[in-house]
Amino acid sequence: MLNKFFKDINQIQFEGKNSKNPLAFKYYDKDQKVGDKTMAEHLRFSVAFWHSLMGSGRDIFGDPSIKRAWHNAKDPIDKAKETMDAAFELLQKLGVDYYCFHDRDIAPEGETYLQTVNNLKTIVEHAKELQKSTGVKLLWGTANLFGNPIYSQGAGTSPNAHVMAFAAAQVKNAIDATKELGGENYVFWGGREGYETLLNTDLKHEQEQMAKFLHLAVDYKKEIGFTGQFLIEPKPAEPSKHQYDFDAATTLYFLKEYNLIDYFKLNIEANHATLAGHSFEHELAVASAAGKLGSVDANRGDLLLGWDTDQFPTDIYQTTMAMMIILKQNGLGSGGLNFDAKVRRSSTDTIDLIHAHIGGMDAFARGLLIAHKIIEDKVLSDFIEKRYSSFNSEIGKKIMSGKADLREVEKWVSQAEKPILESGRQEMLENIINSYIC
Ligand code: XUL
Ligand code: CO
Repeated sequence: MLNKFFKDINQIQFEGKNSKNPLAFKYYDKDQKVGDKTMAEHLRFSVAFWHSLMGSGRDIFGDPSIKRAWHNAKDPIDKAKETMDAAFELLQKLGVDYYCFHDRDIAPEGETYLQTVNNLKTIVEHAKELQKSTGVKLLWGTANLFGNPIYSQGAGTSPNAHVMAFAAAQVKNAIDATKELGGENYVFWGGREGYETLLNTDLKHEQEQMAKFLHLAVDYKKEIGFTGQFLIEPKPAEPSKHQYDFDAATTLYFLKEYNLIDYFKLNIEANHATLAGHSFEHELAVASAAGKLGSVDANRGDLLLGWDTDQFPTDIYQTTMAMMIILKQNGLGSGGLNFDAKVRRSSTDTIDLIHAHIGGMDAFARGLLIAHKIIEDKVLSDFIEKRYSSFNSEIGKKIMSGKADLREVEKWVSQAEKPILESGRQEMLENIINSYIC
């Protein structure tokens, strides 16, 4: 077991719900079977490298508040290696099997393009050794196409073709890195793939550019035989005023329009859902209904604040609703629950990172247990089945199977009694869900 940066912390153990030990799991018991899978197999937790290893507490009003021991080395490559070591120590001590990264989180940019490419290769080799010695795996890799000022007007959707090409080259290297590390998915999140003002923007051109950009990646994936799943992560705004991957429905339309739908699934983030004016479960349900729910960025926002606060998930109601949708589609496949979440600016100690992950893991473990029971008892599914049962016979069946035209529908209506609408029983169902949560 690695033991350098989290020296005071032993591996976190499951102690059960009566434990008062803040450094123990109360619900997450890795090997406990829930239905036909263990908790670890259901939940597939992942640590987000950018927040948990690179986060400094900086915000737009203030300088970094958090100092990490793994950031002390002067040489940028030594610093990147130590940060990777710290990541694996954190993963081992939490008992989390997966991690996710952006290219620029794990390796520093060099003076030139080629130096940057080499820096990434060096760190990928280091990560590969750590993966081998610990058994930790890569859930997904991605390219940071928003930090470098050249991307201030977009990356794939930049009005400058040279910048678009630069971004495409960066994506090629990030896919190579992900493949080299056996990544199970590759994510596209277009933070600056949008616009600030329509006064200088050819919206149609930018959408066509984005489609070409993604097609280039799809072709390259096939060419090199990368078998991981491509994912798009919708978000309505921030940093751009309007982002093209606004929400699940918008992104699914875009993928269909540009013949990309067969090559992508969606990575749904809780806080992005609420920024788009949706609930987390709405976005999960839209993606799942399309057969496109591939992975989840597990966090939460603050509904009183209008921005991406990326907090660790703690709300059992939300994790229950999320797990009901995930269980109903029989899991996330190659995806997982990635904690795209950061400790608060005021949570300045290393141990705060541990508390944060324990809380998120326990919240989802509880959500899993509750959702499994609700599904097993069929409390909702029986109700929903009955609610739509009029489509199993007579006019409902005829309409849905395309066997009645409008004239026939009218004929049926004119001969039938007046329709009787039954109650949706929302409050009763809410009470039932609460009784399972308690
Ligand atoms: C930004 C965000 C990203 C993506 C990966 O809001 O969620 O960190 O998850 O680029
Ligand atoms: Co995210």
